[in-house]
Amino acid sequence: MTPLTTQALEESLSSKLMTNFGKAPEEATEGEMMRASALVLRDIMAMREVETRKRTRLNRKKQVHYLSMEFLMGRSLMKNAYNLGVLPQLKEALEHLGFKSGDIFEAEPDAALGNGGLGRLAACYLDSMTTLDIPATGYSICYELGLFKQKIVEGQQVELPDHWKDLGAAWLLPKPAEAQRVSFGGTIREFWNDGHLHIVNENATTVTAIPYDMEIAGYGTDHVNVLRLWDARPANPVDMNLFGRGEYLKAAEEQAMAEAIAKILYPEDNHMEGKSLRLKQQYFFVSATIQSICTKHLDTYGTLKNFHEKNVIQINDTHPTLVIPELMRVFIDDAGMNWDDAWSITTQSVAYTNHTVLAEALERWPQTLMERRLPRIWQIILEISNRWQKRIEDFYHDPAKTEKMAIVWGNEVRMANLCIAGGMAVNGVSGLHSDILRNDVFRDACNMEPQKFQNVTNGIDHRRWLSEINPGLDGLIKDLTGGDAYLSDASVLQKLDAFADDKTVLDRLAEIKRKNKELFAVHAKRSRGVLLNTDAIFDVQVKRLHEYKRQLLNVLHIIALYQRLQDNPNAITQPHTFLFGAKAAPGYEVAKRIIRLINSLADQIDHDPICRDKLQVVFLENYRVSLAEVLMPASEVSQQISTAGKEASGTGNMKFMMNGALTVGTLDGANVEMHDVLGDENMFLFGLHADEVAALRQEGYVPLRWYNRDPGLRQAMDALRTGFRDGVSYDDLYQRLLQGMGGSPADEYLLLADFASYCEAEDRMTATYADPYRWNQISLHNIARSGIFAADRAIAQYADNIWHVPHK
Ligand code: 26Q
Repeated sequence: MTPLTTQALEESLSSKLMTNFGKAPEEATEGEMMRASALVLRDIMAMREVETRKRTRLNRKKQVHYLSMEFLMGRSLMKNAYNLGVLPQLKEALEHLGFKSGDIFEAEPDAALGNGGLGRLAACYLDSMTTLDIPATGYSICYELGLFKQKIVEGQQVELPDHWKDLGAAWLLPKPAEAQRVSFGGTIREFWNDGHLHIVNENATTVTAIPYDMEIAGYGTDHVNVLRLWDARPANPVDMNLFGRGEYLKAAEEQAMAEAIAKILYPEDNHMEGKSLRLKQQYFFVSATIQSICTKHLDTYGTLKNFHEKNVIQINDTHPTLVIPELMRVFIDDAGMNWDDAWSITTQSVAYTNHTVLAEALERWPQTLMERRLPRIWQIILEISNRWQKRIEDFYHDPAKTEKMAIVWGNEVRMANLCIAGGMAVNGVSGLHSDILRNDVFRDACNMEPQKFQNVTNGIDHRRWLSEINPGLDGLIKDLTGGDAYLSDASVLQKLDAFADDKTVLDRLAEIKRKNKELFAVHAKRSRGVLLNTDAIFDVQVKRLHEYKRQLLNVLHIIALYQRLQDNPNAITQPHTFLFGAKAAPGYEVAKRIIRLINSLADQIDHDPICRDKLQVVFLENYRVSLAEVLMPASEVSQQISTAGKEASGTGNMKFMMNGALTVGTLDGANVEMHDVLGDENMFLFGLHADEVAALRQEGYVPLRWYNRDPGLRQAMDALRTGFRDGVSYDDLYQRLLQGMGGSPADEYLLLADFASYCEAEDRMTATYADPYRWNQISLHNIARSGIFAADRAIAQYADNIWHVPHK
């Protein structure tokens, strides 16, 4: 590795400023300095990327291709400097040139090319794949606009466009020589020539895909991988001379399609809508990616027959499912293989990760859309579907099973079933979730091919989510574990358990948390003008807004607490600050109402003198990766309260745990594994278990019974109807819980059934907080046992059990 000195960095920064912006350091803006810094680090990474590629090719290594519609990268400057081992030098160089290094890092926009968990997971995995020296490439779309920015106006969410590329493009290297062409629509013509059947797509609309590469540096290695982001351009510029021949319209159509495809990230999280543009986005990035992989493979090996020995394609949920028919198309139409050979290679190359069991998130595309937009792909899907159906019939002889497992059924294409048929592995993202896939959602498929179904519990990049963002805790860990070994081996964190009875260690831990709370309060004051009470418990729920995540349950408990305080001003002895952060999908009306409710309640409590220094509710605007990075180290309580069986894994829960927050949660997703290592005594569990949820639904859940039985619950619920001092009534939410609305059942996510148990868990938690020694002990145990949630562990499992590639 190149140890870059502060002075060398200073010189490079000045020179980049000069050549790119024509400015001396003292004239440069923070944005320009940020871009200059990016260019300097990019140069180092580019050289290493070339070396990495050479080694991969020379040693004929198997490569991993990670396809995802989303990569929620956040900021990269500090991360890259950290991994390259030049962070202290870069900070010093920036200061020498007259800047505050913190301001330069903050000038970088988040690359928000993702919605939430699934996108952030992909970003963490890029870091680990690189750190473990795995030759890997990420592929996605170079969206012009990332996830919308959220403003709160009069308590309500307003969405603003996110032009992240203005500064964020500093990390992108265009590779126009590796552009690909992707075809849509047209008609399929088959003809025989030289004894071969040829297939051509005529009158198609063609879009050019241009790759922009973002380099990814690993920690403690020279290995550099890339994230390849495809931008869309019209294949044929509009030529007025074509007008008379009717070609003008086609060119204009190509222009319009190209402009639309890479324009914007769909802001829906855990929800599927059958929009034509979304399908085009999927095929666009899948086709460009497969062509790019195949071209490079042919370059090295001269044949595609060994494709599966040298490549593995991991798909992040079903969004890139079209890789399966697209590989078949390339193998058959372009390389002239027969069906069986093409199928054999495809089904040994693709692996699928499922991230959700919510019915509304499972992708099903209308057959007519496929047929019209992707005629050749549709033919191939139909053939796959027919052969798959035959297999099911031969295995089960049961029409009900055929119907459930079919790929094309009722004029729809079911993407998950296509993945199961065409993939070599299917995995869930936590133990519980994988069990639900095996025993419920994909039960019949699992019975037919049990070896395909696996579990890989999610993990997070602990270098970013602990070491980089929480320097105080990082220092303590290094002191106690005798160095920085934990950075390459998160299981070293276990050593912290030995200090659970060491008062000085526990005091240091408490002091670190206190400082982080103050830093966060300063940040909140500066950016939002909110005054946080740092003597209060910081009790946090940050994640996308979705009914199954039950932010509304949290709100009901706060209302109950507030009402207790009304009856008895001494009801709260421990000050309590509830922090929320959440974006709602723009079309998800109920989610937006819940955001407004949180703001109404916050306003009410804020204006009630009884609550002063006791109770506070804050809605943090525009929750995003960079905000999470200041919030996680300051958090004391992590709310993970989804209805059991609904949250596939959760990864925010892991970030809180690593930073020493205590969890109030249900036995859902990865909380179950958290509980396995922590035990009842180090976690505040509550609520129905997944099997009890299923049983209650089975017998017929009537939320009104809980409402009638529990006066506290009834009073809190009733407050929704009356509303608060801003005069807004939330009767719609009240009705939704008691009556159901618009086809959805009453209280679909069982808030009322879990309410009493939840309140009791919050009370236990608050009582524990009154005993700082015990609290800090639990906090230390959380950090010590969080090592299993490192992405390095998860990636090693993918490498060993699914990809079959060597790793560090
Ligand atoms: C699909 C079709 C059309 C439009 C949008 C979508 C779409 C987009 C995003 C469907 C789902 C998503 C995102 C899902 C997601 O983030 N799931 C989360 O994945 C995490 C990583 O595995 C888990 O930890 C979370 O539990 C899971 O909710």
